[in-house]
Amino acid sequence: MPLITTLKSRIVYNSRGNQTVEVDIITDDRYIGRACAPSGASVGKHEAQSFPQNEPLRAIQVLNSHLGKFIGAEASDPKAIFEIIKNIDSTPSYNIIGGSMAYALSIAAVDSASKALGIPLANLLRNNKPCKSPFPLGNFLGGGAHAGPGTPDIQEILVCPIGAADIKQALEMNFYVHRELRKLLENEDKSFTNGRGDEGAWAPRVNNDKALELAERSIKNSGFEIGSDLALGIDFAASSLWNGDNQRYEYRRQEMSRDTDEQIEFVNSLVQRYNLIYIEDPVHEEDFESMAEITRRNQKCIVTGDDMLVTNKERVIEASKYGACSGAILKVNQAGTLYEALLFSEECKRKNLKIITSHRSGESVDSHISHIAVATQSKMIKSGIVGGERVAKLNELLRLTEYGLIDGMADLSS
Ligand code: 2PG
Ligand code: MG
Repeated sequence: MPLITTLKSRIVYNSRGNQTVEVDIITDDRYIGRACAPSGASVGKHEAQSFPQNEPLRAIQVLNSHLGKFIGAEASDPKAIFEIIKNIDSTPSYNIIGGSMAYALSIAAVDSASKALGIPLANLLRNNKPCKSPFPLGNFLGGGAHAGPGTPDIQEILVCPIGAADIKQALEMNFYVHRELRKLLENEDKSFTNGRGDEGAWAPRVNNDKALELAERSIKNSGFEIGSDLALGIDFAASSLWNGDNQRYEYRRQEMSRDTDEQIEFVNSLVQRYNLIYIEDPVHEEDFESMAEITRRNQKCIVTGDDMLVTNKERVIEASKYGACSGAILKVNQAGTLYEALLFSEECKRKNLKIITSHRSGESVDSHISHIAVATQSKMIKSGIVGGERVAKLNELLRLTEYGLIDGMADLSS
């Protein structure tokens, strides 16, 4: 029963060099848990608000005026921490304390508890469920909100080593094709500077079609078979493309636009053409009907809601009424607290949605999400391929395997 004895928060910086909040929670006067809040660039309308009045310092001031409420609380119980935070801020989007502070508090608490109990965080959260390794889903060519002008409108082209026998092999396969893709891009454009976007994906001056073609070629050139060794995915982040005024998806860098029907056809054609195993937010966050149609027509592909579901149990219930989504992104900071994210994961399982635990484009070197991915039986972990803050999560999966906590790879088919 690790009890909170001390609590402290500070401003630190994320991988984009922006301010964020970090929390230390000490239990039983000696076990330090620490967590730093990540942040997104393509943010869903229904996500928790990151900071009160966009001010990280304000979140710290709010917490400091309520510190006493946490003292003596049971740190291993995400619900207990959630209830204290809700007592301070009962707004649905955490407008008073900020979703980032809710994130850092709830993760630092279990981090400290896992140290006090002498067990990995995944074990603390897993409730005796079998622990399999999620497959690493890596962004290897990107644009959109994560990269500058001239890059593709599509936010992320992803690769997943579906044929890997273990996590080590899976990581090696992703590193290999990431390198191979660089060679292809250098051949394609002699002035390519090896520039990368926020998540370590190459950010070349190519359009969407060329980007996909090169991504596919990088797998083939590496000697891998698409569909059995590795498979491609896309995060369209379509809410960033959607213009509600003219009701069109605007591909500004490609100087064209699509109405909803054309967008659906475009998405379906890409799934077929590239044998995509995974697509994320192919339509904007409020369009459950189109998402349902895409889900229906692409049953072999994991049709995933990110901005659409925002790690919110109620949004899963709503989406399921339409038959929208076969996959769900889990980002704790979209929900705010870990407890809410765990409720979301339970609802996803009830509704038969595959869970994909994900990083944010603005990250820290923390690796808690690897434990959360394992404990929630996530099929994949979306955490980039290269970059210290991305690899930190992937290396943690190697450690969990070495400790014997993980027994084999997740089953993508069920
Ligand atoms: C996404 C994420 C992570 P961001 O859209 O899935 O890749 O990006 O953190 O910017 O929302
Ligand atoms: Mg996304």
